[in-house]
Amino acid sequence: MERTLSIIKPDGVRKNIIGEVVRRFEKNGLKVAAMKMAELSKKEAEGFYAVHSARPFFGSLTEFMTSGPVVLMVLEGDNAIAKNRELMGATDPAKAAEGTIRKDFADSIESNIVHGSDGPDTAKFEISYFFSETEIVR
Ligand code: IDP
Ligand code: MG
Repeated sequence: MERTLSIIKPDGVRKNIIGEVVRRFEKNGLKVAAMKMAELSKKEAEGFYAVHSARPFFGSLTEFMTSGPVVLMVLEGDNAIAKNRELMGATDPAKAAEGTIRKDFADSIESNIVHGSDGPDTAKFEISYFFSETEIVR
């Protein structure tokens, strides 16, 4: 069993596809182990994406992530990190594989509907960034 952090970004919430995104996770063997909505502050978004702070798109990305509510989730399952990334598709929807969330719903490389942790260390950091252990079901 592995855990990963998933976020339905503000564009996904605006498009009213929370249920559709969760359905894809559940249909593909991932379980929701924690879930809440939040409106991130600029500071929270900057801390979450700190690894990207030197990138030219950092300001725009953190603006976008604070432009509306998000859904924060812990997903659990075999190979949850890789499976989630596979269901999400490539960062740039133009390059994402058919049938992926980003291919089907994303408008741009920035507004790309979902976030997913990219490895065990980032999953650990990202889950603890938003959830305490008591908020995650076992
Ligand atoms: P990932 O979300 O597929 O892991 P990362 O490279 O970790 O992609 O980038 C984090 C987020 O930053 C992306 O999901 C996207 O919202 C945004 N982003 C990445 N590259 C660009 C870019 O070139 N222009 C604008 N935004 C970008
Ligand atoms: Mg990433």
